Amino acid sequence: MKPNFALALSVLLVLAATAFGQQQTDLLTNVRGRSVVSLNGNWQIIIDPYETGYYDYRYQPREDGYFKNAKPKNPGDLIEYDFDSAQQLNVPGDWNSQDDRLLFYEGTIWYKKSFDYQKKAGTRLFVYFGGANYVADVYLNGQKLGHHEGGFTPFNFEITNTAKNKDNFLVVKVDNKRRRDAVPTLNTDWWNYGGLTRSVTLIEEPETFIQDYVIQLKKGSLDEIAGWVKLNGTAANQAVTIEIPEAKVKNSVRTDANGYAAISFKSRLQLWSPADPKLYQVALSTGSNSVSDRIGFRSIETKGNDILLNGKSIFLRGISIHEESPLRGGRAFSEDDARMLLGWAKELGCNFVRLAHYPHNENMIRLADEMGVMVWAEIPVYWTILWDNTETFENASKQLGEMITRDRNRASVILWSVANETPVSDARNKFLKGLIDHARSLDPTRLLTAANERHYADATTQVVDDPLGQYLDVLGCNEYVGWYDGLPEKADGLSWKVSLNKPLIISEFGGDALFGLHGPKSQRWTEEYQKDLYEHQIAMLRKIPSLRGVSPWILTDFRSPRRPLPHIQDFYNRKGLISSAGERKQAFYVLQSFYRELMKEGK
Ligand code: GCB
Repeated sequence: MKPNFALALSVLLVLAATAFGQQQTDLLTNVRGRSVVSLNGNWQIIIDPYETGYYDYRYQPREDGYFKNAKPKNPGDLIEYDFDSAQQLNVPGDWNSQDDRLLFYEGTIWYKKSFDYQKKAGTRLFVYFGGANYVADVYLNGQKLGHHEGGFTPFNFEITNTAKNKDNFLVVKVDNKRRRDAVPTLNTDWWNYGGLTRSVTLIEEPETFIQDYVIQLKKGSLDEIAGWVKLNGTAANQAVTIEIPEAKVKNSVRTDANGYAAISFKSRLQLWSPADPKLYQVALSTGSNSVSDRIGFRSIETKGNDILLNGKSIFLRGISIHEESPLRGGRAFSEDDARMLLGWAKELGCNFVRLAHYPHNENMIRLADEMGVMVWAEIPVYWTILWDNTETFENASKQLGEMITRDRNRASVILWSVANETPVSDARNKFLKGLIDHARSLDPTRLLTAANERHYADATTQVVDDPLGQYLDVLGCNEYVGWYDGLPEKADGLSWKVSLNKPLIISEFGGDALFGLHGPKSQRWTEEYQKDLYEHQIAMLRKIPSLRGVSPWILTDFRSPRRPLPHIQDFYNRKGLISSAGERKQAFYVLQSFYRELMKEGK
């Protein structure tokens, strides 16, 4: 029998593609590089705390739910809702900050947007949601398109056959009720902003189109590009061309029966770094379809205690950031929001940000690419997830996959983090190990971390030995010496023992201060206390030999339902270095001068 070379080759290509971390998903990536129509703007909404638009009075799902967008045909018809005369909210945007009545609201709100769309032969249409917190059920023209769980990652549905030329109505039921089995779970220290918090977009594509791709430096190499491209559509064996005109790169690959092709070529490119955030225009094309992107090329690895960027040891001068726009009040979503937050981080002297505690919007990551800020990106596996629940794991794993799929071509992202302050147990270790394996299978190039905790061996010895560390590349550790753990001067007498020979990042430390509240440094909530805490912390941190980065908690004050203290917190966590009105507290300048010293030392 003759060997089947074509079959063997396609098996090899699929294996190669798998090795570079492809994923079976419907997600379209790089939306801004595609032909799009925005559905942003005013959407009509119905606040539905009892989910009357979904369940009947026997609590059974209704056939005639609000997704039907029904209208009375005769004067005697009984219809108890009407989108067209209802209140409107802006999309993108959380509902809590757009209407005082909704500040603390947790439940269901129905959104409706009507639109016309001239259908074109040979064109497929998708609706793409940048993010909806927390569960979204999506309907077009009364038909269900699908369901998505997870408040911070994108999703899309094909609507080629459901869309009409005129009077389409897109209805989304968004529900942000917290659940014990969800990710995050019931208890967090941030505001549960609900709604269509990110852009909604129509995407037009030809029958067969480029759905997703990875174009990155191969792990361990500074001049070899490795990745893959995945087409969506029926056409097999398509030629796909990858061009980087500025570097005179033109490379062609051919897809297999599943639409995959592995990419691999050599090119000596100018490398991306915070000092020189070089991005190349990269164009992919096949048949009548093309996508263009701006991609930076850099390597990231560890060696002993060091984190190496393009082969050189770096120190991560960071700050943690929540996705909140302090000046507007509410979820950050726009490029302006991102520019403000990352601009403040730069002013502090940062080359690194920890985007806590969930995937931030794509504008943040894109701008970090442009501004030369390295990023720690994470999923909301926070505190006390249901470790034994298979659905909870699947949910966390899917959110992780969606984050990685969206951002794995971004040079700025150097670290994927799978968890924050999770209590050590066998079930938790197994859960998180599962996430780490999943992340590595989707992206073998970036470093894996988690923000873990430490404990005391004796009164003055801090130990970092979380068993999860063995699976991580970089150890993250949160500590609140001087705030939840003693007074600021306690830091002076502490020494640190780290069990593994890996780089350590102190991924949180800090304390609250109300901007403008002054007093002796021994007085909690004053700017002086927070400043003193930072001074003691910095002196302690300088003595940890394997420390390769810090991301103090946090850039700005942020809303939290767990923080009721009147006249001080007023439902804000006040650990910001910048107030919710944009004012810099004294500790801001302490951290800034620490980072200036580090820069002078070449770190
Ligand atoms: C933490 C959490 C963070 C909280 C912070 C605090 O350890 O990771 O989400 O906001 O402490 O202020 O207590």
